[in-house]
Amino acid sequence: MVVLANRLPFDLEPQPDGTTKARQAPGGLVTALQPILSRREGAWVGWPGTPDTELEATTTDGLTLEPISLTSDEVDQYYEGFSNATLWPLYHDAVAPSEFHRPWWEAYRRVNDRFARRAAEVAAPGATVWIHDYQLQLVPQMLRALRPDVRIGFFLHIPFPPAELFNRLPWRRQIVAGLLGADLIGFQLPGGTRNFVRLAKSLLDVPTSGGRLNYDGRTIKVGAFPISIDSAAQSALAATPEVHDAARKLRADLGNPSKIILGVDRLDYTKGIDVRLRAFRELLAEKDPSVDDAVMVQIATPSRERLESYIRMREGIERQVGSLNGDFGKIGRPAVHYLHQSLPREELAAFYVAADVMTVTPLRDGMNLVAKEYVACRVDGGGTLLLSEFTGAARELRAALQVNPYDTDGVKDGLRAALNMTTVAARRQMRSLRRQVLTHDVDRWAESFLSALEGTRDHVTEARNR
Ligand code: GDG
Repeated sequence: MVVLANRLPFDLEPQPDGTTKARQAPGGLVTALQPILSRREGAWVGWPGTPDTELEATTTDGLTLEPISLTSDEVDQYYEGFSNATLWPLYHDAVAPSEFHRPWWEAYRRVNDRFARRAAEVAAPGATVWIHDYQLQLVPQMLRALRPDVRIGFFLHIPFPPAELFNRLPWRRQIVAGLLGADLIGFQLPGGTRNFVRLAKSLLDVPTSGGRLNYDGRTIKVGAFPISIDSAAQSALAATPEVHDAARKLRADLGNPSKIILGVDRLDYTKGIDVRLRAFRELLAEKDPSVDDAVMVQIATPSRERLESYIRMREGIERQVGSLNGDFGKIGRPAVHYLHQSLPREELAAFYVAADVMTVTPLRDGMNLVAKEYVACRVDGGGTLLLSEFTGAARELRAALQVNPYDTDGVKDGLRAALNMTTVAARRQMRSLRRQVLTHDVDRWAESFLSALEGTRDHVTEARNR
């Protein structure tokens, strides 16, 4: 199997002494795929995270890393430009304005072509190629033209938007045709699938019947495959004495408050960090709870730091944190502890174990793995999850306290309810959430996608036999 994703699972940094340093890359896609790929022999094609460097392919634990090099201009235009300043906001309900620039589109096409060519070189005859996410939507069609023998799956990790938003894209037909090069196109939710099918019909006149589309003489399957985490591994990590002790120490370091409220996100405007800060601020102003009773910890992992919209958003959030602490904090007792850092997995697990209330309040999110990680970590059966109804996870985690992140009063009510929930009610909620997360793990996701993909190429076999 060959996996294609914008990033390799490791950032490879060339060192002055000629060696290469590998560090696990951040984000949900790597978290999800790493455990699956490390158990299979295969190749992963992606960008190693540093521009203007040519690196050789390397093999670790049976997995061959195939680095794609990008120039600084390509990082600006294909990655930060078209992927993160055109597509990312457009696909997330246009919560920030999208920018449309023709040179960005040209760079996107050029880099997608480079990925397709590398996949065509490394894939064995009849191999399965699994392409991931919004940065590589043209690759399925490009790869099919080069290698009609391979089986191509595409999975979109972020929402697929409704026609009313998608149709703003000047290159909307090319993107839909690019995706239709796959044998199977997977989305997180049925809503994304419906949006795509409607667009394929209206933009390219594609006939459809029961989850199958006919295009270019081929049948393409589409469907929803909600992604998950390595639930057992996450639970096992949370159950270790080291994590348990670290969680106890964290609570003590925070001054043994009666309630710890936690947020863990890439610092991104889709994640609604401002939403929960605003709700907490208003609750503190009403002294329900007071700063003596509750403390918030927000871990905001650095992300896309050079983009103007991210710089502005970070400033806004840091101003909110500063004013919350200025207005409500006491010496040795800030209202919000804010870490703009990436923490080791073990430390993150200790935060999950220590938190009484987990706040996940995105304005839009394909799935949100943090919500599932929190649940998997609560081996003690405690803790309350406050979850935005606009995350993919909300469809599965029905037992969570769900809120509309645009409704400040609703988020306040939800946060207050989470803080005041009885132990019995919280345990009942967590039992139901754990049942869902532990039985629907990332293996099940990958298996269901790959077996659906397996069943797609009958037409190729038939064509060969004719
Ligand atoms: C995209 C989609 C979809 C965060 N901070 C640290 C850290 N993380 C890890 C979390 C989690 C991952 O990053 C974030 O995953 P999310 O799913 O919450 O969000 P995105 O990065 O936006 O992911 C999303 C996902 O793809 C998968 O399809 O769910 O909707 O947007 O695993 O734990 N990890 C460590 N230190 C940190 O400080 N080690």
